[in-house]
Amino acid sequence: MKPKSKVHFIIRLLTCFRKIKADIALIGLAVMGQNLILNMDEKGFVVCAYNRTVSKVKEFLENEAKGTNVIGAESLEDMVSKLQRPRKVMLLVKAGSAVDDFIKQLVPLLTPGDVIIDGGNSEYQDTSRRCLELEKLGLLYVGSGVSGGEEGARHGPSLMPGGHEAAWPIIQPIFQAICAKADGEPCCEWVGDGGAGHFVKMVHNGIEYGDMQLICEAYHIMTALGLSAEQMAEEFGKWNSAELDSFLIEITRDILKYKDNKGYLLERIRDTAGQKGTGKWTAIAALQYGVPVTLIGEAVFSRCLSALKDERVRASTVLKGPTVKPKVDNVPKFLNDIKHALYCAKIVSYAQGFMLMREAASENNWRLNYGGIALMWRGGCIIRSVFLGNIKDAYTSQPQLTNLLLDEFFKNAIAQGQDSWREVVANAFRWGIPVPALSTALSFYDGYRTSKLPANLLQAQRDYFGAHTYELLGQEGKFHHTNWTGTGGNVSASTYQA
Ligand code: 2AM
Repeated sequence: MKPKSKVHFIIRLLTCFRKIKADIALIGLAVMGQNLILNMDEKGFVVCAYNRTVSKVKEFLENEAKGTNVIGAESLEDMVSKLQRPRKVMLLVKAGSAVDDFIKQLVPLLTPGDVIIDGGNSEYQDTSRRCLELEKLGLLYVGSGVSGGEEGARHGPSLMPGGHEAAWPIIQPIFQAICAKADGEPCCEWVGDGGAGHFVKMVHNGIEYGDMQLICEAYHIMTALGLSAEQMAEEFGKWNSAELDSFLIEITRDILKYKDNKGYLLERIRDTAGQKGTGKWTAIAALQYGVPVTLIGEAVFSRCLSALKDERVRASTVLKGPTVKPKVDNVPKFLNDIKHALYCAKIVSYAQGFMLMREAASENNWRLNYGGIALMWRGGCIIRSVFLGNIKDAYTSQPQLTNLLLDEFFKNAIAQGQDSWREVVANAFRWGIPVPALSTALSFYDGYRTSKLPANLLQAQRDYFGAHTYELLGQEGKFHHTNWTGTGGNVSASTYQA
């Protein structure tokens, strides 16, 4: 018997005789919940499993959890009685009212100092609200992003916990034992107060939308240039061995190559994208906080446009595009240009995502550790990549960095790739190939590096038709109104409001 299984066996005996109480309870035995339990068990923790439909507990113990130290509960009271103090209860149930229902049932059973963790995909405002409500009762509440799907949950997810900081030392040993590791470091750190953990998870999902959209645009251009599936797979394979080394590039390579008995599968998949909503939430948050997270916004809208399949098919027969056909003289060089374009746009997307987190942190008084966030995403989740290691390095050397674009490494990467990026976007526009993410990132980059934008005209227009006033360069803080036509009054909109 190996030492690990010997320990397991002893724990099992003790739990059988109720000598050991469970380290944590997990409610919600869908796939994610089951896999997290098995992961915790494997790391030596005793888990008590419970589910609304109680019959699933027995099923789980007799099948997936057979031979493990997992114990089951027949009711919430039974579950709570089997827990060590301070009690730790993790919910992996459907986001929304199911979480509130369980909290309501748990509150009378728990005592101050106990911890409730929501590991579902909850909206961050819900998590902030629950934190405040439970704080009044002396209970510690944690909203944790859990990323990596079933595989991640079983073998090492990226975990993004936030909420009551006093809960962190209590849950840290379990969380950092079960999470993914990147370069030997755990992909789990304390994120911040209130809904910070779920906010960061939401931005992670938005960034995932952006990364996927960028890859799809690269694939679209390659397809238009007439590359075969094998050629494209080879190119993505090459990209995966350098700066773009990432899970999403890797699976794209494999998807392109995948064949069944009818040939390449990808070509036969209907081009309408689905979405569950977290990308949309990121775009909404961007609008609410007033941060130009344009690339994720375009990624969400691109999915919406793709969903209009029937309309697009009809329009394709009546709306004309350019007459210029996609063609390049030097295909290998242009493929390298596409790689640079994707890389530069990806830098912009992450810069925008971090801008959003910075703004939310400032409004909500969260002390976010940006390097720690990059490390949490470095392994275990869908956006895991070598690139996130570079972001971690950027924030480690300059924790107060205002924008990723200003970091030396990323500044140089864009300087090196921008001619290619412009070439690719310009050609795609000429050829009539939609590249909303590649191009919005370029426009953002150009806007961000422009000291004088045409917003002077915008302010003049606003003052002209609405007397909204404007500031003069060099006289900031002083508001002027002009009677542009000689017929309007001299009263400004701000005068009305005063
Ligand atoms: P169930 O097995 O009883 O349906 C994922 O759907 C998980 O969330 C499952 O464990 C499911 O429990 C639980 N769940 C879904 N809706 C719920 C609700 N309204 N109340 C409690 N649990 C719920």
